Amino acid sequence: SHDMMGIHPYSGLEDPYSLYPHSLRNIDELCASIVRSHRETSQYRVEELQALRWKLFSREEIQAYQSKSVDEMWQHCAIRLTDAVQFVVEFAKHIPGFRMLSQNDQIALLKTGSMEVVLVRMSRFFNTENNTVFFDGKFAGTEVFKSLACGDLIAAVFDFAHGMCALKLTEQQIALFSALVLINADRPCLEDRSKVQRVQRSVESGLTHILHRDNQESLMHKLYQRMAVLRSLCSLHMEKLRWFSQRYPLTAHSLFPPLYKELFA
Ligand code: CLR
Repeated sequence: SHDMMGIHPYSGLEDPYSLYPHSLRNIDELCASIVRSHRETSQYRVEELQALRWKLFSREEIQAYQSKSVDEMWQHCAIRLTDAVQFVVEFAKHIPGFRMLSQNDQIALLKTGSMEVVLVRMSRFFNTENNTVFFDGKFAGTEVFKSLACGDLIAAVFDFAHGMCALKLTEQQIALFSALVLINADRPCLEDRSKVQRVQRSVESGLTHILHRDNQESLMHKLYQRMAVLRSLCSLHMEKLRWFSQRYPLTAHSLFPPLYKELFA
């Protein structure tokens, strides 16, 4: 149908479908708004993080994290993660087409995609030289997260960040890739899959466009591979969360941030 091909009778800017890229100018505008939204919701600029790289936790500070109880540390990390997710929600709202989706579909996309985008964003907060991540104001190695008692998840997450860093993506590429991770028509529980698919195609052509412009088309294949790894990481996160909720129902129920429960529980 015409719909599927992105051909639409409307052309007014107030019409969401006009944002689907028929022309180079539309693709440029789409990329520009996704990049702007990424910049405005990314908490720290790359240069700021670069300047903070020397700030490491001391032996005593690491020990303090390690001597927290399992549920105390989980609660602490859930709060930090929820903060980060909130910025991703803000980012999503400004992806052209996202707000035209039904409330149900917006939530369905965020439920599965927000954690994945947080992990994509983690690569900006990661120092590959010493395998540390910016957490609570300083750079932390895996040992800081010991009391969570999920070393396999932490190792996999750090590994993923390492792999993302190796791709040496620009901020624009990270922005478009994050949008593509979020707008995925294959997610479960979508009402209007074809509408999501149209938005997805527009984001895809945006990413293709900037990779072409940067002369890095070969990255596309690698990015699709990263998306598969992301999916497995997030199911591992959910598995750990279920394990935790069974052991510490009270913390999971009353001390986790509402948004964390809403999206992941
Ligand atoms: C990701 C990029 C965000 C800022 C940010 C905030 C919290 C960080 C997160 C980043 C990376 C992953 C992180 C998290 C807090 C805890 C979590 C370090 C840097 C680790 C992996 C622990 C996960 C524990 C769950 C199992 C609860 O813009």
